[in-house]
This record gives sequence, structure tokens and C-alpha cells, in this order.
Amino acid sequence: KVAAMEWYRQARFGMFIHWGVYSEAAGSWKGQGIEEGVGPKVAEWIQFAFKISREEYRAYAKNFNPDQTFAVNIAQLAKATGMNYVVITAKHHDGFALFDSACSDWDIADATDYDGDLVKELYDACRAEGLDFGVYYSHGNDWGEGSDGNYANVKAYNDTLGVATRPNGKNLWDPSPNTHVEYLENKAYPQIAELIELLPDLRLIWFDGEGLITEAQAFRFYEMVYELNPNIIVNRRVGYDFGDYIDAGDNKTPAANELAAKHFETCGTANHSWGFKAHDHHWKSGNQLLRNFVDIVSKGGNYLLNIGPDGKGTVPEPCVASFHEMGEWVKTNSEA
Ligand code: FUL
Repeated sequence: KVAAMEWYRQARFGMFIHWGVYSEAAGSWKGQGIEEGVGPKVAEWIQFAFKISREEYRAYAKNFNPDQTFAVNIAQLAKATGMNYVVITAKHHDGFALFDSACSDWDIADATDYDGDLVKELYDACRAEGLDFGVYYSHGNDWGEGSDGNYANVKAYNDTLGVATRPNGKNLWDPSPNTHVEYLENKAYPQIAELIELLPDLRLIWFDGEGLITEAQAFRFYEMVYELNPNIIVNRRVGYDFGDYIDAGDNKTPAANELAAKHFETCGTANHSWGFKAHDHHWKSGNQLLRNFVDIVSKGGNYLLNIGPDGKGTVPEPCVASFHEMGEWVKTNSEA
């Protein structure tokens, strides 16, 4: 891991990409903005916000049909912004895999008309630009085929004890019949192995949604990644502090007195949402992004700056403009 961490320390600046079926919905459902639903107001939570059934959301997935040009366009944008690596949501909380997975048909190959593998295509385009590559994987939350039935059991038991259970973004409106262990054994662990095999130069797995994951299960994720490819590092959210580095809270940079021994990374949005939200116009200027970059990097951390492409894979114009503006400075002032 020492060499892998050394790569990461030097990488400094990366692009986060939140993309999936929710991008097509653009932050609204049947005419209502996500603000009118429940839970977080970020567009990738649309299924949660409106308690959309798994069947209805799956039917909606047919509308997600990106333009094949997305990969080259995004890789070039990352390069032009002075970024060194890219991390894409291979599977977000809705459980939909952007790659062709053999252990689930809730994926780009089986649930949409798109003819290809979005993760592999982006990986190839990034490698061609000399960019390193990572994947985000929601191991804790999976609203499609996940562990939520188990949550109901846990909660029922806690209720008898009078102990509170935090919903932690679980699908309680239409949980899948899977148990937590079935979900892990039949989907989450195998998909991590699939990604590692699909992407030989994979550098980073960004786990998320710890939720009901136990310490032993978190360790199993950590251990299997190491065994399959010791050059891959993982973030803290894999659970129980097993991560190789600290990912600070969303849009948070640790204060000077909290800067820990482990390397840190700040992930941040370019507007107020991770996934594409057509009615969010709060774009940060190139200057603001640059101030964030200097603040984070000068404290020794990495900046993972997010884009939320629309359903076709197009990055909103104001976001592209700000990225280009900051990229001028980053490229001029970075060591070759
Ligand atoms: C959070 C998620 O719930 C958000 O949707 C987003 O992916 C952010 C980076 O992490 O935990």
C-alpha cells in the first residue's frame, strides 16, 4: 500500500462523477422538484425522495440512454482542468450498475437500451489521456437489491428494546426480499471483484453508505480489495476506520487541529448537488473552486471535485466554464 498511497498523495486533484438513471430525472419527478420530497435534496436521491417503487424506477431506467461521446468529453474536461484522476459512481445508492455485471441484471447492459459499458468506456478514455481511475461503490446502501429488509428486522428488534434505529437512507418503502448477507454475498462482494477484473489499472475504490455493514463485513471488503490488487486504495467510508485515507464529510475540509495522521481528501460539489439537477444554478465560479483547491492542497489533502452530467452524459455549460477557468491556473502552477 505504500506505493499506492504515494501515488495518491501526489495525485492531489481528481474528478468525481455522479451519474446514473437519476441523471435522466434531473432532480424532479412527475413535475415535483426533489425539495418537495423527503431526505437529502441532492438529485441522486430522487428514488428515496419520492419513494419510487423498484419496479417503477426500473421501468424508468429505459430512458437513460447516454451519447457514446460522453467518455472522451469527460476525460478531456478532467485533463483540461488539471486533474490527475477520475472517480465515477459504478453503483450509487439506487443499486444500478453502470457496468455490465454478471451477478445482477439491474445494470446498464440489461436494464437499458444502451449498447456498451459506461465504466469501461470511461476508463479507456481516461487511460488514453494519462489519467488514473477510481470507482465509487455504494456498498452500504442498495435500494434495488440491497439489505433493506434486514433493516426492518433490525428496527423491529430495536423497537422492542426501545432503542432508536437510524434509517441511514434505507429503502423502507419497497425493500427487496434479500437479506443483508444475501445482498453482500450475491451482489456487493462479487461486483467489487468484477470491477477489479474489468479495470486492471484501477487505483481507488470509494466506498459509501456504511449503514448496516458490520465490522467483519467492512474488513472483508478491505481485505478482498487488497488480495485482488494491492495497488488499489480505499477510503474511510468502507467502515470502522479500515480505509487507507480519510475522506472528510461531503464538502468539508478538516480544520487545522483535526488534520489527522492519515492523508485526507475533500470531495466537493460544483453546485449544490452531486447528481445532475437541472434547476440548481448555484454554480461555484472558477475563482471559488480555485480557492477551495488551494485551501485543501495547502493543508496536504486531495480535492475530489464533482461533476453531474445529464442523462446523455453532457456536463452543464456553467460547470465546464468554471472548470476551464480554474484549469488555466492549476496547469500553469503545477509541477510538470
Ligand atoms: C454521500 C451520498 O449519500 C451522496 O449521494 C454522495 O454520493 C456523497 C458523495 O456521499 O454519502
